[in-house]
Amino acid sequence: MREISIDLFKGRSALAACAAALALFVLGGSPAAAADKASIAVFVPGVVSGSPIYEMLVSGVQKAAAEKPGTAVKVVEGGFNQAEWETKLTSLAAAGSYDLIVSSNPAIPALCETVSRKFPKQRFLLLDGYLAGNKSIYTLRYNQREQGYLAGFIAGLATTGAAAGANPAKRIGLVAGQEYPAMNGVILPAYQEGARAVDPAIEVDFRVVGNWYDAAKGAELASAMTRGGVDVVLAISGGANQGVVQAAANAKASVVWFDIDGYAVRPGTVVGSAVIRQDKGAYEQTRRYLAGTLPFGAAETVGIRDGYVDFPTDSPHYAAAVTEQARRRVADLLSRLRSGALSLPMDAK
Ligand code: RBF
Repeated sequence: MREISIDLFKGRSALAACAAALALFVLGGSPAAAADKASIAVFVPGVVSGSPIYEMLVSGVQKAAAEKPGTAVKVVEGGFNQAEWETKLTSLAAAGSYDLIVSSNPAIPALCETVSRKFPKQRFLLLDGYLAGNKSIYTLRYNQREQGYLAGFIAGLATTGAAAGANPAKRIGLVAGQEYPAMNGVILPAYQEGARAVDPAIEVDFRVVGNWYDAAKGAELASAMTRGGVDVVLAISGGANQGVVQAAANAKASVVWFDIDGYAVRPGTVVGSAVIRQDKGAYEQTRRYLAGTLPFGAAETVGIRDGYVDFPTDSPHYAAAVTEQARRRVADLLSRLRSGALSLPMDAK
């Protein structure tokens, strides 16, 4: 396991440290009480580099920790071998030195539930996943039906003529790192739903890399798609996205970015960005934990109306990549979603 240790306790002034120690002595408080000197492990199921969803996870936790002197954060990269994650999570819990383990992705809650049976005192804050009813685990997920719909809507506009390079075929693509319930059951159907709100004849070509890092495979899949008439591809494959965007650019096709604002990745090729504010999620939930108010046992879902799902439209690259008429339609969709005139709820599971 690669470990990056950041001990924010070291950053605090000697005077403040003495005062805190004195207070502890006088009041007879226990260092383990509340989250006065919390130690947090961030378990990254994969690697941080190349996956903005994990970059946002780490930066959000670190930001909250920096606001509370004495909070230590250790970042542990679990790597791409998913078969090892449960053992690695078990070791973190067995160490007994972390008040909280923070992690993220839809497969993680089930693994932590297993770990939690062996180590019931270990607390978990899990983002981008969903599990209700375990008193040691809190989960926060994003409304990825909204996020997928927004991606599909811009892809639908692009393939029907709003972006340069559009061909007459009404075919759009999605390259995913792997198949999983949130992908096959939420993101992919919502992508199709959003595209078909533009034109019901649009077809989706869905292909899977098989991992979250292989850029050569991402490029191969995207090229095959463009040869088959796809002129816009949604990239959800972590580090493999670099290959997708390169292949799409070579074929004069467009790309829709997911999770973060990707217009600057390849101006002119990236025509839309359907984002989630995982940095905000990690920051706010870690703050709640440090304040002692995180509701363990609960599973929350947040979306566009809470400011966690969005489609940034202020980039000059966005304005340059799609027609004004298309941008007006996106603005109209965003206002309907924000007002609740269009509601795209997720299933409660
Ligand atoms: N997304 C990434 O960007 N990078 C990853 O390494 C990554 N690994 C994942 C592993 C599993 C087992 C699952 C279920 C999802 C993974 N995702 C990854 C997808 C991520 O959770 C999320 O669905 C997408 O980023 C879209 O928001």
